Formats: sequence, structure tokens, C-alpha cells
Amino acid sequence: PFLENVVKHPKFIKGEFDTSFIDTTPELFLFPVRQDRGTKLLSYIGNVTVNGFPGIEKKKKPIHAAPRKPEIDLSTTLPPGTKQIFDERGADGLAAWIHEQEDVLLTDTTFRDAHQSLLATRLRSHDMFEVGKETARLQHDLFSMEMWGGATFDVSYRFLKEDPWQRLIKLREQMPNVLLQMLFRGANAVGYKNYPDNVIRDFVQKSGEAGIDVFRIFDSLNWIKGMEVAIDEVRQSGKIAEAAICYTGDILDPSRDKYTVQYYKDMAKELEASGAHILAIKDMAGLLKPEAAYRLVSELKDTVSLPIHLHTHDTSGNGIYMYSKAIQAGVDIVDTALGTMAGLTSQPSANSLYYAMNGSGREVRMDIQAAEKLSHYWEDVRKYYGDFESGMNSPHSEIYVHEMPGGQYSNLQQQAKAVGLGMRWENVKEMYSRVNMLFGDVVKVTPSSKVVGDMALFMVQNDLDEKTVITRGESIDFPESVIEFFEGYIGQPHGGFPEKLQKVILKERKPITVRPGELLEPADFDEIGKMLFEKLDRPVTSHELLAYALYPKVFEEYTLTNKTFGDVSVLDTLTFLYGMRLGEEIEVEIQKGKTLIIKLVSIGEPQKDGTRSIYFELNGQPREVSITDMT
Ligand code: 3PY
Ligand code: ZN
Repeated sequence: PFLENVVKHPKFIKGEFDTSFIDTTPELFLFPVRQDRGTKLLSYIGNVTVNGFPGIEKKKKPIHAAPRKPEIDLSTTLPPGTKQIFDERGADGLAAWIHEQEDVLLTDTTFRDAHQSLLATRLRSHDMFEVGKETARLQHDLFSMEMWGGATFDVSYRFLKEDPWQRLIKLREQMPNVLLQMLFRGANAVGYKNYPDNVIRDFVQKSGEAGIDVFRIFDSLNWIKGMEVAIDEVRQSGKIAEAAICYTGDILDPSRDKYTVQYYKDMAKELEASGAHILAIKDMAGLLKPEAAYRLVSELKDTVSLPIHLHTHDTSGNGIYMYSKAIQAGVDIVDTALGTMAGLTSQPSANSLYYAMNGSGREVRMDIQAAEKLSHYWEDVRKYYGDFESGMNSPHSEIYVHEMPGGQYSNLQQQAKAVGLGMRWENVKEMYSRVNMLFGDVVKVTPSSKVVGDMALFMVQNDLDEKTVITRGESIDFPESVIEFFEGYIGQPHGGFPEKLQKVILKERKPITVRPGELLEPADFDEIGKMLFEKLDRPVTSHELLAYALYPKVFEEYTLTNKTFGDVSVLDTLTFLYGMRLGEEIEVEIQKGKTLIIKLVSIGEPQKDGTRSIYFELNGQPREVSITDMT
């Protein structure tokens, strides 16, 4: 299986390669190792069959019919899309093209925010690749596919044990006609803290080279300084800089006078001046009410000349109505998910919006029949991930009170359970909104939302209220994320920090007021490269260097799993999550044209040393692996 490694590749022999060669063809760098890929996969399957998958209840592998995949002819010419317009006209030309469209354009979030918000970000690349080519044909008239960034990067390594870069590279191959979009957290990139500028710049460059066209850049405190490096690098890379205003508060409520229409207009002007090609309104919690949307979009259209792209979460159930008001006000693009991956904490449904806008004078540009076909596929696939659903099954209008982002709800609920506060979830939600006010009414989105969540849990757990935090704060050890926030390490909030509270939390530590990126030492990629080369005993790709710079521990753990089990992303999702049933036979395509046939024959009794032998047939030959029983 390793005969096709790099030294035999015609490009390598001819010397036609640079460092991107490793990134785009990592499989060529797989040199023979002692244990073969088949045996490694058997070890994984044996392990998960006996021990279960972390984070989900261990149960026998469920039986599902194969997902209903759209049956379409893939041999016809692929219809061109926005990617071709961008390639021909550049970012400014694309922005001008958006202005010329009368229809409403869509960004589909099924591959990113929809599953981040419904399924704890657990959607595997395998299920995307199964329908990538079909999606490119059926959804060729999308503005973009949001399919990368946000939490998908670390969750890929951390829980799915797969390489997020390979997801990007392959989806780019499968969808060469539609713009690919990612969510980029400004100075936090795809992480939860500020990173040195050279990491931000390198990440933008490498993501662009691997296939991202549109970078939606935001700062978790709406601090424009935190966005500037990323915007600049996106522009320098010739990609599309979509700069976001994060919407919080309520512009319709005169008593919430911190985030007014004027505040958002000023921010929009600054973002336009900083070089944005598109302006996004990022309503990460779904707080934008319909009348507020009409007013905000109308006023922003009078303020800037950029196309406006609106993002929301449908937690309140008012998403479609809100979009219809924004569309009346002239919004250019909205974010939706395919019907069966939409609603609640996810985006509003594209399929529903299509019908909602019929006859309104502005139609939604999409092929509704095609969207229904793809929705069937996702309806079936979503069932694989049932254990990761949040349990929310009706619209929650209380979102307007607690203001928790769509992607945070289920996560914080899990965190609360983990610290024994599952039964006090109502208190945690109430405390979340109180902490927001204690902190001075801040923008709440990753990572600032995590700080508010950590503090809310901490206060409920320790029976603290606002007063005791201030009066007894000197003797309280606050959570590390809260201390870093008040030190200024995720940026400066609008209106500054509440001074008294800041003093109490920081004690003798001194806050910073400059951009953290100005103080952080640049990452030394040569050093990281050498260290990883020694650890991994193989060439290290520039994508791996970046992954390590962002998430050293998570990445190292991933490489260890990868060493032991090989590339588990090739497994189908039910096998990945549950292993195999006795007597079951599966097929695994480990590379193009090479399929393994695996049968689980029997599971041995536990031995004194805690191991068990698992007996398989691999391509008809008996194979035995030994695993540790941790149950
Ligand atoms: C993320 O940063 O991952 C988000 O989706 C924020 O809304
Ligand atoms: Zn979102």
C-alpha cells in the first residue's frame, strides 16, 4: 500500500514541488510502518466496539438504512458558479456583481454552523464527501458554502480524529464552482485565545491556498483592532474579506443604550475603511428581531456601499420572519441551512425561506427540488449523530433574555452537567445574563461568550452574587479565562472594563490596553518543525505546524491516535462511533481503488492484564488484535 509514496511521484522526480506539495498530497508521505493500515483500523474498531466512543452513551451499534443520496448524473458539465465570477473579476468585481443581483443570495451553512449548533460540531468529513459532488451540482447557484472554521478545526482533531485540512482540500476538489467560506475569529483565528500575528497571517495564507475564498472575520468584542491583521492578510492573499459586526442587545429597546443603531453604523464605516469587501451582520445568538432587522439593514445600506450578508440562529423561531424583513430592507445575502439541518439553534431553513419569499418581489435564488433532495440525505445522516443533539426541541423565546449564542447553548449545558450543575441549568442561564451585566454588557461570542459562561458556572457553583463578587472578591480565585479577559488578552470591550470589578479580579496583575498580538512572541515555525519531526519521525507539513501552533496538546494527542489507529476518517460514521456487531461485515475504502473487507468474528474474554483479543477476518484472512478493556 505504500508503493505510491513521494519518491515515486512524477512531480517529485522532476523536481516540480514546493512545500505545498506536502500539504496537498500528504498521502504520498506515508512510508511503510511496522503495523499495516488494516491492522490499525481493526484495533480502532475493536477498541470502540468494546469501550464505546467518548462522550456518547455506549450501546449496540444501531441499524440504519443507507442515507438517501440524490441520484444525479455526475458526468455532465458542472454548472459554473460564484467561484468562476470571483476568479474572473476578483473580490471587488464579485462585490459589484452581488449588487447587481435582484434575487436574495444564500450561503449554505450545513457543513459548518448548522452542525456546530445542532450536533456539537461532530459532523465527519466522510458524510460530507459522500455528497460533495452532488452538492456542487445541486447547489451551484449558492453565493457560498460555509464549510470550515469556527469550532470545526479543533473538534476535527480533538474528537473526530481527522485532519481538518484534508476536509478543506477535498471539498475544494469536489466543489470547484461555488465560493468556499470560513468563519475566522480575528486575532483568535480558530481558537479561544489571541495568537501572535505571524500565526494569524500564516493561517489565512494557508487556508486560502487550500481552498477558502471568503473569510468572515469577526472580533468577539467588536474590537476592530482585533480584526485588522486578518483583514489585511486576506486582502494581500487576493481573497474576499467579509468583516462582521456582531449584533448584541436590542436596538428597539431604549433602555439598552450601549449598542445603538449609531454604534453599528460607526462600526460598519470603520470596517469599510479597513478594507472589507462585504459587510456581515453576525447575529450569533438570534437576538435580531424582525423590526430591528429592517431598521438596521436599511440604515447600514445608507451608511456603507458594501454588500450586506446577514447571519442568524433560529433559536427563537422568528428567523424566517426576521429574514423577510431584512430582505425587504435590501439585504443581499442570508445564511441558511438545508431544511433538515435547520431551525432551533441552527440557521433558518433555506427550503422554508424559498416559499416564504414567493411573490414578495425578491425571490430566493435556489433550486427548491434540489434542496429537498439534499435535505433527505441530511435527514438520514443526522440520525447517526443523535447522541450529540442538545435536547432542545421547540423554539426558545427566552434567548432574548439570556442572549446565549446558538453554538454555546448545548456546550454550556454539557459543562454544567460535568460540574454537577445539570439540575441547576435554569439558574445557570439566569446567571449568564446577570454576568453579562456585571461585566458591563459585553458582546458574547466565542471566546468572550465562553468567559461569561465560565463565570456564570463559577458563581452558581459557589453561590456567589454580584455583591459578594465585589466585596469578597479579594479572597476569591476566579477562573483563568475570566482573569485573562480582564487582563485584556482577548481585547478591549466597547466602553472599557468595569474598573472596580477589574481590580478585584486581577489583584496584583496589570491589565494591557494594546493589541495582544503586539506583545506576543511570534511563533517559531522552524523550531516547531524540528521538534515535531523528531516526535513524529516523518516530514511535517506546514498545515501540521499551524495546527500545533494553535492547539499544541490537541494536535499531539491527535498524532498519537493517528499513529496507533491510522487514518480513521475512512470509516463510515456508525462504525466510527459504535464499532461493529458480531458477524457484521463492512467495506472500507482506505484509498481510491483499495477496499478492505472487514468481518467481526468474535470477542475474547477479558484477560487478567485487562486485555481482550478481538477476532476479525480481513479480506477473508483471520486477524486477531488485542485491545485494553476499559469498561
Ligand atoms: C464560532 O466562533 O465558532 C461561532 O460560531 C461564533 O458564533
Ligand atoms: Zn453562527
